Amino acid sequence: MSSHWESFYATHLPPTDFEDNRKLLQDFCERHNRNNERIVLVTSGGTTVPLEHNTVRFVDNFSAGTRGAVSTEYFLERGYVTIFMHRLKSLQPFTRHFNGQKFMDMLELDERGPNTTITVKPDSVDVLAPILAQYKAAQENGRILYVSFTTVSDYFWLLRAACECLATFTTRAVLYLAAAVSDFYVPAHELPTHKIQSGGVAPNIQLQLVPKLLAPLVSLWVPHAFVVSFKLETDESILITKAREALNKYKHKLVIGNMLQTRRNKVVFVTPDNHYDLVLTREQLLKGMEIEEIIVANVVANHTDYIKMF
Ligand code: PAZ
Repeated sequence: MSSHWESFYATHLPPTDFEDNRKLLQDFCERHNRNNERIVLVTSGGTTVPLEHNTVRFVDNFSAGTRGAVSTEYFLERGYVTIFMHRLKSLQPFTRHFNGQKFMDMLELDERGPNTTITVKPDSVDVLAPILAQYKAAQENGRILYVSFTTVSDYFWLLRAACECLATFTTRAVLYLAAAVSDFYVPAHELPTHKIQSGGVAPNIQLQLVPKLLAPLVSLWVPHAFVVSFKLETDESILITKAREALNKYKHKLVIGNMLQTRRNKVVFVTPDNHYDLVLTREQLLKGMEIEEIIVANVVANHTDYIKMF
């Protein structure tokens, strides 16, 4: 009898761009594995759950992909080559600094002479220059690969393909699973083909449990990698218990717990032996410091200790 996750793959087709992404992952990993580098797979943003095959409506969640996008910059800074596996149109490293009107406000338009000119305002150069330098270094040296998903099923296919490529890095690979993956879905064979009509009675949509991919990921796909999962809760009294339950069940290395309301300034690191908080003070927040800087520093330190054990 096949397991829950195996039947998921057997009953859900890969996304149309799957083979292209698989090739990109293989080439990227082969190139960097030759150089004995450390690598991190960052998953980021939320998955959707379609309610129709020709999808007009879907279930979604709150995640904008901030954690993943910000962490990616800090992993690159610490010398890790990075696969940024993100929800299409969610926040991305580097460009996140210029989202919305922020970028427009950095520019100056001069239409007075014969040629219109656009320049970066002097006080914005200091902001733009270091970000641009980091972006160029990552891009031009091929140290970051962007692959995207939308639905929970796309996420499943992409994650397994990434793991197949990462396995050869053994202990040098970190999996940093920050995406908010749906816990419930409607299986493909139960989806209507066309848009659900609103004329008749209200639809009764039955959701089922999504299989937990951490199980095959840790035990079969990347058994030697340093696997970090995230746990989000809204009730603080169960956060550490739930994180510890996940560690006991899947036997990976670290769970980073966070609360919906305080996730920008506080997380808890839960390891098999202990747990400790990482907190940004009000002053640090006001200075523009990001909690991902200390999260990534701590993950890297834990990963370094892990590598030394072999
Ligand atoms: O994307 P974001 O920065 O708004 O939120 C990050 C987060 C809360 C989704 C992430 O830190 C996290 O906890 N991910 C796992 C969620 C879960 O499945 O419990």
